[in-house]
Amino acid sequence: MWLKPRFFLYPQVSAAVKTLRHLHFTRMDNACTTQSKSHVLLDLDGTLLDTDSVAEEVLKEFLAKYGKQWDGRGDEKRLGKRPLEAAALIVEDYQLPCTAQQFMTEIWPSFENMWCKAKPLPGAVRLIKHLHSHGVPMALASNSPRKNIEEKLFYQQGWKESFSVIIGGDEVEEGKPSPQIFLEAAKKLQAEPPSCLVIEDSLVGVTAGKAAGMEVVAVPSIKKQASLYTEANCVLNCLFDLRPERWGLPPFEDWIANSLPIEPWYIGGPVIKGFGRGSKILGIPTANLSADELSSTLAQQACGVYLGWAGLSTRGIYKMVMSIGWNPFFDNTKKTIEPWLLHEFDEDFYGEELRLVVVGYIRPEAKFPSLEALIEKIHEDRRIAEEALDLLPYSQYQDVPFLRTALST
Ligand code: ADP
Ligand code: RBF
Ligand code: MG
Repeated sequence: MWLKPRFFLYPQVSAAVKTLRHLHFTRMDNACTTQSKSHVLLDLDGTLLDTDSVAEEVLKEFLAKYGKQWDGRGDEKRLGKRPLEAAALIVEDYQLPCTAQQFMTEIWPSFENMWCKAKPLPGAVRLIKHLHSHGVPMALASNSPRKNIEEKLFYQQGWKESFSVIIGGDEVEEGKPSPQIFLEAAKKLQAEPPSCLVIEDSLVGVTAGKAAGMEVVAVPSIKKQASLYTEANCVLNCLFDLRPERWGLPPFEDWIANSLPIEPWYIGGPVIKGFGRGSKILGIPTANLSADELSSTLAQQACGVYLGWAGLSTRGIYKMVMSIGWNPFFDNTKKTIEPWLLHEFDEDFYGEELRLVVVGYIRPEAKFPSLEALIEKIHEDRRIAEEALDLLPYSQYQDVPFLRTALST
């Protein structure tokens, strides 16, 4: 039986990420395809549904019961291991007073109770609706057991009906990275592998898709891991960045004025000191918010460049364009939230309460070859935001009470 092993691997990935400081996101595009696709095969955990944060929560709590703190130690060793093997390593690394089997038996019910909390990843609902409404046959091919998939889908309205085929890891002899699960899905869809597009977040999933003779779009859950996905045909920042037409599939029609309207999200807090180089180097001041304070909200959102409205308690409401992420150009090791308010201020406003409603997505963060190129791109983002925010899908949000209401602490 396969339990999707990735949540055991997650911290391992972040450890690897720390050593990968010099990444270029040159492959973070939608590579041209060799053959038009007629069918789409999707992974579930980490691709469509954020089950990983839920699983990590369980692991944290579970280890706390044993007086241990989940810190992802020994991560590399667990990479690609089956659940029981991964469990054995956790038992060993954390010196738990139980066997691996006991660990699995004890922790499993907690996982099952938590699936109701798993949220769709950014762009997942939009993608499923889009492909389904255009009659593109889809399969869900997940390493988790079938019963588990059903439990997870139960909480997501309209998902189950959208898939013509659903296959779990226990319905094939070998799970991913073996190609079996994708081959079986294609067979059930009555499709040839070259006409199938696989969308995956995990390395084992990408390997499986390629081994099945399919083209694979990777959407790594941690985007700085992108350079590890050498096998994938293209690596995306998030599902918002998928351009189906480049795979011969029906294009999305919801982009407006170079931006994508999204389900709005709301963040706020006091303006903090950043790295002190926004205005100095770039001439682009950004009123940073604390990514630590807002980490739970940010965990549900994709990194990238966004547009929206900003409210400053004593001053007013302004258009804003911002980046959220690791600023790849500067190789930051810390995530930052950097809103540039599109207004000339006479003075700094550190410490003042800033509230944001984020309403549109523009692009992934990129690592530009020069500072000039970065600055030019940020000015292009500014022009996009200036123009787009006047359009109704966005302009309606400048009056939301959130922007004018003091945050309770
Ligand atoms: P830091 O690295 O500390 O964020 P910046 O060079 O990015 O420094 O400057 C940001 C500060 O500049 C903000 O915190 C704010 O007080 C001020 N500021 C002035 N004009 C703006 C603007 N249009 N947008 C954002 N911040 C601005
Ligand atoms: N930094 C990057 O390294 N890559 C980007 O693509 C990028 N895009 C940005 C877009 C906008 C609209 C803004 C305001 C900032 C962006 N930055 C990006 C962050 C920029 O590097 C940052 O504001 C400065 O480093 C200041 O800390
Ligand atoms: Mg700043």
